[in-house]
Amino acid sequence: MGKLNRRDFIKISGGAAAGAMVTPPLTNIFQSFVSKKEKHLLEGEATKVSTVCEVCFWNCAGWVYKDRENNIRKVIGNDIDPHCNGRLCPRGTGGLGMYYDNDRLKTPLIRVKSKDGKQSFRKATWDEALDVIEKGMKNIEKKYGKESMALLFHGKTGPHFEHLFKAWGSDTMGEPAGAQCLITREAGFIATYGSGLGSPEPTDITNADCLVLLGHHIGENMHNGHVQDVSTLIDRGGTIITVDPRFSTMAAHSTSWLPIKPGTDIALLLAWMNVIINEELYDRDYVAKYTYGFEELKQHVQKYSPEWAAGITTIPAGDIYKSARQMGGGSPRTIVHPGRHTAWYGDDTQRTRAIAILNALLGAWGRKGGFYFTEKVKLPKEVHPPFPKPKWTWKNISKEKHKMAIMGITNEIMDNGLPEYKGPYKVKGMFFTATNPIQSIPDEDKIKRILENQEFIVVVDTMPSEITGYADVVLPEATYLERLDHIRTSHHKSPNIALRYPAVKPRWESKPGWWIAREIGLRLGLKDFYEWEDFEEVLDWQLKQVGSSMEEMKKLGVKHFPRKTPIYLKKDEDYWFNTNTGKIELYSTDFAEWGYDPMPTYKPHGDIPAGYLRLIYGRIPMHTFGRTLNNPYLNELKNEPKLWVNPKVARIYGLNNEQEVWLQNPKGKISSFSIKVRITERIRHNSVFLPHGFGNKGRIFVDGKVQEMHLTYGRGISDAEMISNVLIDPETGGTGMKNNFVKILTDNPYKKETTS
Ligand SMILES: Nc1nc2c(c(=O)[nH]1)N[C@H]1C(S)=C(S)[C@@H](COP(=O)(O)OP(=O)(O)OC[C@H]3O[C@@H](n4cnc5c(=O)[nH]c(N)nc54)[C@H](O)[C@@H]3O)O[C@H]1N2
Ligand SMILES: Nc1nc2c(c(=O)[nH]1)N[C@H]1C(S)=C(S)[C@@H](COP(=O)(O)OP(=O)(O)OC[C@H]3O[C@@H](n4cnc5c(=O)[nH]c(N)nc54)[C@H](O)[C@@H]3O)O[C@H]1N2
Ligand code: SF4
Ligand SMILES: [Mo]
Repeated sequence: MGKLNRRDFIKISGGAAAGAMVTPPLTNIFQSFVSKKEKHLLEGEATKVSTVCEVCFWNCAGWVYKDRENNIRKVIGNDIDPHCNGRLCPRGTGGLGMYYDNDRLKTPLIRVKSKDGKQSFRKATWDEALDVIEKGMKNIEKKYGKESMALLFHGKTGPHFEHLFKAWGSDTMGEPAGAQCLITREAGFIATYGSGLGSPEPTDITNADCLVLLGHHIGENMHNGHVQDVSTLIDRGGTIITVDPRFSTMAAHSTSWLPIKPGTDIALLLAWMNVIINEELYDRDYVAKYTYGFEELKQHVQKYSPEWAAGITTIPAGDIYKSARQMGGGSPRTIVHPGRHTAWYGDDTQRTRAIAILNALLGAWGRKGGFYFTEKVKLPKEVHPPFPKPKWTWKNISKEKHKMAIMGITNEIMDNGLPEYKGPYKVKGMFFTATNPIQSIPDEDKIKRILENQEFIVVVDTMPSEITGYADVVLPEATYLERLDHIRTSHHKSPNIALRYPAVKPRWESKPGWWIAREIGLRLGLKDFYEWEDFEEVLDWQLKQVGSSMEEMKKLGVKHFPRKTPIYLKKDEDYWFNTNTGKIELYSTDFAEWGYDPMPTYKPHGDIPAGYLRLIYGRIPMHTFGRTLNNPYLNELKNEPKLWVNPKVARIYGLNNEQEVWLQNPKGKISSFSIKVRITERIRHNSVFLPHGFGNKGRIFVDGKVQEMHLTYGRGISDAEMISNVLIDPETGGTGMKNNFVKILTDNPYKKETTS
């Protein structure tokens, strides 16, 4: 394997190096996108293979360029891909580091010692490992039923294993990208409009006049298409109102920054409704034609005046009036962005519903510069016998408790694996692919107890990440650059499909997810569900049904289809929304029936405990969670997180910039590792900011030798480790993780242990 010259990478990402500050200016972020000129130079001299990026789940389509020795040299955006418009973000550009990472899992591994002692494994052949999996899964089936084996997943490898589990007879499955991320937002919008948003969110930012962002930190959250859209909006002189307790990258580029007291967004949203309704800034015709419950809402928000909200949010009433008028002025080209990671304070469906309602008042749904209607290419489903019906599924675990549990609630699936769980839906075995619950499902101590209580655990991963330490069998998956996955059918303005094709053979003994799932399936007697040898056959068949083929997609990478339905509502068009009333429900008839608030109300969350600071966590531009931290190229751009601390707090604690500190939560838990301080006015006086994903503790022993993500092991503090107060959203069961607090420790709490 030829070695990639690191300078080559830095050259294309020169601006990205400059952007390695915690909050780079938006312009620097764009300099790091590969320029069209460089792409042009590449075209003639290399072969290119179509890919879909998996460095994050925006899933941009691109081209992988190889040199004559078949080494991957660059990954760049596909010009006709609406997710990226020809430009990958710095993480996507650096995606080839995932392939070149020498710390990757190289062979299957089988556990050789107890789970609590050293995490010891031996290298195994695929046959050995798959045999152990067959035995382990059949054993769970025999003792408890197939349903007691749960699947947790993320990303495009997930569907291969969903197919396997459904074919086998278990539908006990979910993903942290639901219950710990966007489920509450989907629920809030479904309750209002009868449909959710999906990804990419159909916000028509390029045509908007006013964009309102509540803690949705575009620019640090590098969702590519939206970062570009916002940049265009800035160039057009559009209004951007950013509500964030932290002076984020986006706040720095906004028309106004409203530094809200954390946890009080619903109060602000209600006060905005109050002004927009009372000053008749709402879209009257639209509200009259398309909404249900306006009079109830009008009555409901009377008590929520800006003066009332000012006392709660700490945003002056004048600023609330002003911003409401700006939103009304832009209507219907105003978007109150729904956000993505909306698992915040346990009342998240209600907060996102308030956002949905506000957009309805502004007439934004189905309107140019608001939310467009998406269209998607429907690929026919693979033909196979009907899936067997499990005795119970994820729905039994969550649906009775939470009416809006529209997908598997990972935290509740996990809870059913606790030793003290005595109910009928026991989880006794777990299968993880591309997900790391140690950092993504709260709380960490409980998750570890659950994992220790499992009788059988399989982990499919690319790296020796934290979850691999809990496995009985670890299987090395090929990276996205080495594998074929389902066709990306994105819902967008223009319906389109994109192909991820393997650019190179998998390194070492890693294998693509489809192959792994099929091999397990064949061992479990599911031949009828795998009437093909290579997944490419399935894709070719699917593509041919819609007038394309593998051959064509390999050439095009992305293919657009003509749109059949309108992008926006036509003037005075009659439109049936998928709700009980057929209207946009400002007053939710379902919520009223189910005993939830039919209109959002503000409920306080309580204050910061004495002696503590609020823990605010978020994204940084150069990394995706913990999954990119060991990527040699991205690690070079940012290898260490910083804890943002306000100068006032620094004075009280006597902190200096770069000082090493530890954190402790109210339950007395101390962070495993330390972090350096960054003193900045950009964070509130009573909060700290910690980037998510660091503080990796994954270390396993393979045939006696340590295997870990050596560039990132032990660097920084994991926010997940500090999260102990988990607030459950009643409508969905999702976990609010933002009401957590920490104390700063300046003395090394581990000093005694290390010196004695
Ligand atoms: N405390 C805290 N918790 C959070 C969040 C937070 O900010 N703070 N964010 C929440 C959000 S928004 C989300 S979406 C979730 C995400 O939570 P997860 O789904 O758990 O996170 P990922 O980073 O996508 O998954 C990480 C795992 O995937 C492995 N991996 C990477 N690429 C591949 C691959 O190609 N194949 C396979 N098989 N494995 C791969 C990595 O090595 C790692 O073990 O977390 C949520 N939980
Ligand atoms: N670079 C990069 N980009 C990513 C990801 C990544 O890992 N890396 N992950 C992707 C994923 S899966 C997701 S879901 C998205 C998440 O991206 P977002 O939806 O943007 O993330 P959040 O964590 O909801 O928002 C964090 C912001 O909320 C602010 N905040 C904290 N508390 C409050 C509060 O009470 N009120 C208000 N108004 N703001 C508050 C924080 O200061 C921070 O700026 O990012 C995506 N994009
Ligand atoms: S936004 Fe960046 S990391 Fe995410 S899919 Fe696109 S290029 Fe990849
Ligand atoms: Mo997410």
